[in-house]
Amino acid sequence: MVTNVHHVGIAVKSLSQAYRFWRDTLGLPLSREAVVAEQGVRAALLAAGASEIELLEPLSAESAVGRFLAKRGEGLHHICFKTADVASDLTALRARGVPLIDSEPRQGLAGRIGFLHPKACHGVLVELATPSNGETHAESPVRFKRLVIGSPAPDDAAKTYQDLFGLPEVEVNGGPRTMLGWAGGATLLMVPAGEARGMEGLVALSMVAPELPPLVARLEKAKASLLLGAAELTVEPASSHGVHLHISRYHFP
Ligand code: CMX
Repeated sequence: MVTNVHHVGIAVKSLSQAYRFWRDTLGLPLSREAVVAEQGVRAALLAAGASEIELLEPLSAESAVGRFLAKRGEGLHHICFKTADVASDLTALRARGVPLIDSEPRQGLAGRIGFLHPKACHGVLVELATPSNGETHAESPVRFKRLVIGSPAPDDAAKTYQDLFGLPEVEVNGGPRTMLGWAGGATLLMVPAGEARGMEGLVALSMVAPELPPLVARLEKAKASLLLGAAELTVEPASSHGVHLHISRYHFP
């Protein structure tokens, strides 16, 4: 049913402040920005390889994203899967009794979109999008790799995502971790909530970069809080709008 991760949504207080980190420091090129008044957000899509990062600033405290910020603070908000026909997917999900927010597609920043209710996907807000024809992605030095989802029952969560979206299984090692997605591309990793600071839902974002030293130099210049490893780094959530962000070195083919 779905063919890739279209984008990962991040709720932020201010788009202009968030640009300083995600666009200027990480180097993700801005694809487009628009007010989606019906959704109560000003939203921006930034290229991150074959997927994108969507920054969401609420237009009011009463909007869905405004309520999210009041309750949880800035951070990972939703995942959006790309699909060829969001209308027929929503019809099929509704026929199966899956709880939906949108039973019909509507226009969003990512094209024709529709949201499932978080209770359909183990507490994760999932969006489906059919992009407009001709959507292109700018080259980005840092690319989306993986979303980590915390769950008390990671195997059950993985089964739900496979069942609802036909997500391929990348690796199941019989242990407590389960990986879904596309080999060499975007993946979702389900982990026991106990391994994710007790958190359920979207808990961390992993990205890759071909060279870490120029990135580290930009992060240090921006005074981001970092944990540095030999071929990887972690940005503390306080420096990345509430997102637990891990970046590792990767040679793009
Ligand atoms: N992820 C997981 N759970 C979420 C959530 C999120 N992003 N946002 C809200 N919830 C949870 C709330 O915590 C709450 O949980 P409890 O019942 O346990 O307290 C529950 O969902 C209900 O949330 P609510 O906001 O109080 O109530 P609503 O039913 O009115 O709305 C939701 C729920 C998720 C549909 C809505 O808040 C939302 O986020 N809609 C999508 C808005 C959005 O992202 N728009 C961007 C569009 C950009 C574009 O067009 O591309």
